[in-house]
Amino acid sequence: MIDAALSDEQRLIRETAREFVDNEVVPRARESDRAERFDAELARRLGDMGYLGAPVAEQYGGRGLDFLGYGLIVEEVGRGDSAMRTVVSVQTSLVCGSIERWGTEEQKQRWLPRLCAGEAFGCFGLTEPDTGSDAANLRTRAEKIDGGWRISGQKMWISLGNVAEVALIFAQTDPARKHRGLACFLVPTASDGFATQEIHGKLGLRASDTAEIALDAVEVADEALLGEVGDGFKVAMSALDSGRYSVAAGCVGICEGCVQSSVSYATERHQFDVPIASFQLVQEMIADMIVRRDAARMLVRRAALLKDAGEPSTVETSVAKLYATESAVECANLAIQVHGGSGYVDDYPVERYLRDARVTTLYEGTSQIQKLIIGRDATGINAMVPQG
Ligand code: COS
Repeated sequence: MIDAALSDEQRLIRETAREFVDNEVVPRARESDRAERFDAELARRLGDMGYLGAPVAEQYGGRGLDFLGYGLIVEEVGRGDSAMRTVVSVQTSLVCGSIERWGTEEQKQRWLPRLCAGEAFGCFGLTEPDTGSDAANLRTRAEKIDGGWRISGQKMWISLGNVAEVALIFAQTDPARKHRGLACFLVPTASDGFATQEIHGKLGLRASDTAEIALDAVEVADEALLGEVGDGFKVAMSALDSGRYSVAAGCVGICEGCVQSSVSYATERHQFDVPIASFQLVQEMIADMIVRRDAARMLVRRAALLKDAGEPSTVETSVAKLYATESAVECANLAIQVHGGSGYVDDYPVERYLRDARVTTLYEGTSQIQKLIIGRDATGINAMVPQG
């Protein structure tokens, strides 16, 4: 059993997260989903628990946990509500992680303690209306001005975009330099020319805040630059190494939730005078979910061990993200099948699991992008550029 490898401290981290999620996240998930309401109060509670900066150093307000411990927390939050798990992933992996890795001492002091505490939210502005998988090909422009930069462009599908106090904005400074011209800026969202609009009508993650952002000649000081000019693509890719890990861990939580709900339902629900768990075809669905959950969990733990050892982990993170996200969709689909008609309404969490899982094979790199990263590593051939 893979959990036998956990230390006492890691078990405690998991138990505490499980209890918090069962008591505070699970009871609110359905209503927030129905109302399409971002629960800012609960998101701040995540900060109180230390779940918004778990791997951030304690001197900056984090908990100084390793990636394995961080993953245990994310898995539990993902089981409870993927909208809240998205808050954890974005705030911790994409925003705080990038500031801690690339920021100056002043930037870290200014932003990290409040972000880790949940007193402020941050968002990650990479994707644009015309720039998704081809992340290096941004249209947002940053132009040098006296003492700072002027940024114009649009960002799309930005989680926490409407509630964030600071946005990491990726922009091109010199199109001729392609990905080496990109820069990342810490843009206060109160800046003149910074506007957001809520995106509604989503299939899932309805309780997650999602924004379209417009930057109209937003001016920031030189001190807003995160890393050097030209580091932008590396800032983004290193953030995604952590973000994809976090999404994968959250999806293990969905698989776990599917197993728990299905076992409980199948042992209580009777047909033909016996619990439906007596039927081999129902047990087969449960077994398939368990195999997926366990394999996904082990791939996530492997990625964590590499990260904690300071080893390269981009490919192993893609393997974990690909498998865990596809498994979450598959498990949720099977779980609905086990629940029958009851799984099609929100009396049980499984229909929400399916709707919420569906985006995870899209965001932070589609399943196809993960396969191309894995395939490039195996063959040495980059299939992401047209081959001559
Ligand atoms: N960490 C740090 N640097 C990295 C890195 C990583 N994980 N991965 C790549 N880089 C660096 C490389 O070292 C290279 O540096 P040099 O310019 O010094 O050579 C540079 O970045 C370019 O690397 P690479 O050639 O791998 O980039 P590609 O253009 O081939 O990357 C993919 C293409 C598809 C992998 C990338 O654009 C991608 O991940 N796209 C998906 C974007 C995404 O996930 N969007 C979701 C947004 S968040 S919801």
